[in-house]
Parts: sequence; C-alpha cells; structure tokens
Amino acid sequence: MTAEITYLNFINGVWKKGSGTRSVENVNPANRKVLGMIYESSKADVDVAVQAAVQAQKTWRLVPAPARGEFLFRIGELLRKNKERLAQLLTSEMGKVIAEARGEVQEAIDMAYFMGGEGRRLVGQTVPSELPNKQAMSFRAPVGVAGLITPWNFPIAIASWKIFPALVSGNSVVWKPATDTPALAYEFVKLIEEAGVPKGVINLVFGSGSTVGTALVEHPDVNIVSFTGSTEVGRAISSKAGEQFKKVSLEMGGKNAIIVMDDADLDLAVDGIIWSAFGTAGQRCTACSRLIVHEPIKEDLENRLLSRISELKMGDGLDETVQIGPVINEPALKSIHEYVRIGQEEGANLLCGGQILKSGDCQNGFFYAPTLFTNVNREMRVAREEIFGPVLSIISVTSLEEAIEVNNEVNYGLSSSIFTNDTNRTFIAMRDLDTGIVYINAGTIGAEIHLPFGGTKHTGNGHRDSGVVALDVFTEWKSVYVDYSQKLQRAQIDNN
Ligand code: UN1
Repeated sequence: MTAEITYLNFINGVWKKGSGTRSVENVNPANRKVLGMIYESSKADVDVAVQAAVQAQKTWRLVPAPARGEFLFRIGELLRKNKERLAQLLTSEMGKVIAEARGEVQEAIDMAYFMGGEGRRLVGQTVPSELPNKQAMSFRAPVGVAGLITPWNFPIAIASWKIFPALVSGNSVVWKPATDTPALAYEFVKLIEEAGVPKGVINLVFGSGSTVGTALVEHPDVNIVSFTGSTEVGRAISSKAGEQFKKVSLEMGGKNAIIVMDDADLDLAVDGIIWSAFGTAGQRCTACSRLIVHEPIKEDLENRLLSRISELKMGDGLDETVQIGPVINEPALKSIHEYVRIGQEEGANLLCGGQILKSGDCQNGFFYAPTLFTNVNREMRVAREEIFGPVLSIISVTSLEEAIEVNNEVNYGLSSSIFTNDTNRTFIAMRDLDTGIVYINAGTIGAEIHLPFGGTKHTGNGHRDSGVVALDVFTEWKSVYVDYSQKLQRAQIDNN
C-alpha cells in the first residue's frame, strides 16, 4: 500500500538522514514487504539534536502554558484528520489489527486534548504562610531537555504519553523511537511540525538503542529520560542515568494475570481472557499471560477457551475480519517459540498452539499460533517471565487468598484483573492485588489515558505515564515565598 520511503531525522526543524553507517529496513510483519528505511544516526547526530533542544527550550519555556496547550490541540486535530491513514500505516508496519490500530491512534488523540487542557491548569498550591504579610505557593517548572525512548508495540500512543506532557510543561524533546516502527514516528513528527511547534522543540533521531539511546542517556544536557521497553534495558538506563542524578521514568515488563473465581460470569471472563491474552498477538506490556483459575471451574473454562481459540482468525490485520495479526519480527517469533519449548520441558501441558504458522494467510509473515498451557506450576519460567507473545499459562488455585498470592509473587506489577460477582472478593482484590492497574470484571488491557499508567516492582521505578501525574515526570516543583512585610521575618522563629 505504501511506496518505499526513507524516514528522515528531524533536527532543529530540518529533515535529514542519520549520519551513521548502517541503514535498516522497515518490514511489514504480515508479509515481509519492505515499507521504507531509516539511516542509523550517530552519537554526533544526537549531540546536534540535544544542542538544538537546549536552545529551543530557552524560549519555549517562556511561551505561556495555555499557548503551549493550543499547539497540542492543533496536533490533536491533525491526528484526528489523519486517523485512518495513520491506522493503516500502523497496521502495516507493526502488525496489530486495524481496529486496534484505530484505537491506538485514538489514544494519541485523547492524550493531545487531555494534555492540551493541562496548559490551562498545571496546578500548583497556594497556601498561607506562617508569618504575616507573606505568601507561600508552589508551581511546576520544566525540567529542560527530555530524552524519550519509545517501543514498537504502541508506536504512537506511548510516544504521545511522553511527548505531550513534556511539551505542555515547557520542555523540549529529543525522541528516539523504536527501529521496528519508524513510519509512525516520522508521520507523527510531520504533524507536530505542521501544527507549528517551533523548530528545535521536538527533534527526532532514528537509530539503535546502543548508539542513539545510550548517547541520549549519557548526554549531560539531557535532563530527563523517559523510557518504555524491556526491564533489562531499563536497568541499564537507570544505572547510567543515576551516575548523573538524572531524572528517569521507566515503564517496563509485565506478567499480568487474570483471576477467575467460581462465582464469575464465565462468558464474560472468556471474552476478557481472549482479548487480553491474544489481542495485539500478546504484545502489550499489559497483555494477560497468566490465568489464575479457581479449581472448581478450571475444566469448564479450559474447554470454553479452547473452543474460542479454534475460531480465531489470523492473518494480515488490514483485513477487517482478522482478529490476530503477526508478531513484530523473526527474533520475536523465535523467542516466543523458545518459551513454549521451555514450558514443555518444565512439564506444563500444552493444550493448543505452540507453533510458528507457515501456511495459508500466515505463510509470508511472522505468525505464532495462540497457545494455551495448563497445569502450570507457579515456579515455572513460563509462569514468571515475560514472553510478549500469544502464550497463556493456566495456574489453578483453591482460594482467593491463594490467587492473590500467585498474582503478587512475580517480579512484575503492571496490570491484574479479577472476574467475580462477589462484592467482598472484589474489594479484597482491589486492596491486595499489588499491581499499578487493577481491573474488576474486565481483562488486563485497555487503560484510559486520563489515569496513571504504570506498575510496581520491576515494572517501573515509581513514576507513571499518562494521567495528570505524567506532569510529575516532566516538571520540577518550585516553592516560592513572597514576603511583603518589608522586614526580616524568620520562619519557625519569629512566630513562636
Ligand atoms: C502497553 O501495553 O504497552 O492499556 C501499552 C492498554 C493500552 C496501552 C498499552 N491502552 O492496553
């Protein structure tokens, strides 16, 4: 559908190819057709982009926040106008089915309007002083230059969670998108340019994590790094940035579970499980990869799931009737398959799937069959490690307490869910599930942009993307005291 193009860097308002030595193709994972290519960037390219961002931020921070918000409204409008085109391109380069791609572009639109509105709030505190003729207040100040590193699984939504709060609060941005999804990054920044955002305020640098990502994290003029991706890379970023006491916000892996209790509406639970485990081919940080099932209903639920899985239509996500698209690339396919082998070796019982698909609508792409393991033991690697593919492991339990214990015992803490119609169980779960996001009678995916998104333990480092709290990542608090008494007043002394 798309002619092959080169996605250029955008630095200080100029479109230019990266000066690195390698080029990388952007491949459609449904059919391996080449859509376009990037030239890798060098450390020197990052340096030029950061210097442009430093300069641009000097004036951008002085643009009134409501006016910065107006830019976001304009970007939102452009995204809305281009929604279908962007969604088609998103499906072509990332593989998620077209309905999900439309949803993802919508998520970025929602974020634009939501954060645009924050331009008129950016709420601080005004409090009384303990001394007479004195006023105390706090307000948000930009951090400076934000280095953003984003993943391929939500190439525009996750980028919007970071770019919009960064911009509205007066930071400038250097963005390194994932190498697997350059087209959406390129189109997104073209729209940001079209909306009139001043040059240097947003800079786009394509390239590898090891060169471009590292250069951003290590650059002394990058004041805040926001990253979404693997726990392994997040750990490296965190320690590198820590050497410079740099602000870092990390969103990393998940091993999200759905709990189904014996009183649950099983039809509803099956809908939620299929959508959360196999939607986006399991490639969401929020995807459900553990099903913690109350023993009395285990067999019934397994049978219902098997029958639904057998009806799932796989293929190119541009076909509106397809429900599951490909995974992102060949290494992903191999890594998922390796986990299935590990599960079998550990003694889990493979109920269905477990294969790379090579025929029919799937013959030319990277397709993995929806896979169900049962009799999974809590200690097994398939019960503990993130797989990032359409693989679901069933663990059975005999009580709610045990279910919560199983949910909480992994290293990750992003999303969890419980299906129950018992109010007491619901509130216990809300209190005791230790993830950053908890769903009641819904699957583990589908967070809305106006609440905090993120998780506990090795999923994050205490920060959140999206919601008003995203502003905490991209601003510093400044407390200001104005003394109009015209004499020296000493706090904690003169009023006692
Ligand atoms: C991700 O899983 O990488 O909550 C992001 C969701 C989406 C965002 C997912 N709104 O599933």
